[in-house]
Amino acid sequence: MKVSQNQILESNKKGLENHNENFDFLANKLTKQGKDVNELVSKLADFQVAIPSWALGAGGTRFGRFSFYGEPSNLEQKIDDIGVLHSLTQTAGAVSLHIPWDIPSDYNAIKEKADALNIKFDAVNSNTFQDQKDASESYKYGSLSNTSKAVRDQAIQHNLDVINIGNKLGSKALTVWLADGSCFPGQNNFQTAFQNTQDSLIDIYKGLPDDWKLLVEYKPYEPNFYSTVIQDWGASLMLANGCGDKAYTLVDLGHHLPNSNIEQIVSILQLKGKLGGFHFNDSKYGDDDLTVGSIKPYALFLIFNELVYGMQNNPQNPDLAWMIDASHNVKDPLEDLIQSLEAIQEAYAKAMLIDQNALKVAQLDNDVVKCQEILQGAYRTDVRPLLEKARLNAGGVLSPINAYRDLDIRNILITERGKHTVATGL
Ligand SMILES: [Mn+2]
Repeated sequence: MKVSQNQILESNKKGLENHNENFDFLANKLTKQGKDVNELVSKLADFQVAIPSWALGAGGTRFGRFSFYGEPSNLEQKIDDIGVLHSLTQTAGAVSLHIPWDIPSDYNAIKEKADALNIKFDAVNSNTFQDQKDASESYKYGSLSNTSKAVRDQAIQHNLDVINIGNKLGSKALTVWLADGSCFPGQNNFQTAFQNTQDSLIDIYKGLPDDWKLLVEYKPYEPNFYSTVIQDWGASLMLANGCGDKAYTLVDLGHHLPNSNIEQIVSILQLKGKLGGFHFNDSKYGDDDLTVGSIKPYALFLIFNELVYGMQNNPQNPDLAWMIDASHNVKDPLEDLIQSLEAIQEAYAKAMLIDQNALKVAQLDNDVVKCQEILQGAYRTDVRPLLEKARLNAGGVLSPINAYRDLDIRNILITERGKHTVATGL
């Protein structure tokens, strides 16, 4: 399934007049406020988010999994699906592979396919939270933190293998998320587990190519429910610092306890030049992996405010690896991803509307009311015409969800692939 140029043009005919009216109105308003509308649109067009190779099929819970049919059954088809997303939205120009679920069988063919669809290979993700067939050691009681050297060595080697696979595809980062921890008090010695993890990460770091980053992801609980070795940004930052300059913290929005001030975490990590990657999703209770912006869009906006501030003021922090890390239990995965991409762009656009100079003045004056007015003034602006313009300029569609439905893409995929294909992933 490939979306043709004609289909895109045809889809845009319908809404173009409306879009032009709305865009002119907004552009006029923003110009009067001193905003450079062309710059906003071009920044939106430049903002690309990686799609993880495990998010293109139905997600499941431990209670069950309900297929959407026509799911991609191999890496080629997963890249095809991302190609569909990218052609409609023009913001999904990268894929993040999960190893061993998505080891390419033919590297050149996969690279050619991705190139043709304008998709890059972003961070590669290792997996030491499941046992693999034929593996001699088990991760039941941890991987990089395990008390057994044989287990740790196997987990280290797996990460080195993942780097090697990513290197052949042009990836520049390895993301490590560990399920390591304990389910009951007394089960683990916290210090031993942490030290083993640090030593193992250093061994992996030694195998990192010079132009690569090591991204250390944290999460407070699940699958372990008493303690997690890398439970928060502090643990992640200590481990990254223990590795070296190429190691960074990765923030996943769902990996915090309720009401954590994620925007503050993001801000301080950028100040220290240590925020390397970012995973988008949304949640109500825990690591719910819901559609980005579906539950707490204002929190997302506040996080983006800090990200934009960091991108503008913290040259010590590198460019970030952006990825959607969500799971799709009741929505068509492609529709869910389209909604997430839109929510990300929307929050980014609104954050760019914040008058940083006026905010600084209000902060210096301790004018608390004014500070809030400035933030919420930006948040209340309907920026969707800017997103449409960015997509149009880049060759995408005005309304990705409408186009996806008008083109009947899911049914075409079902016809092509059959009903009962299953995508590898969680
Ligand atoms: Mn994640």
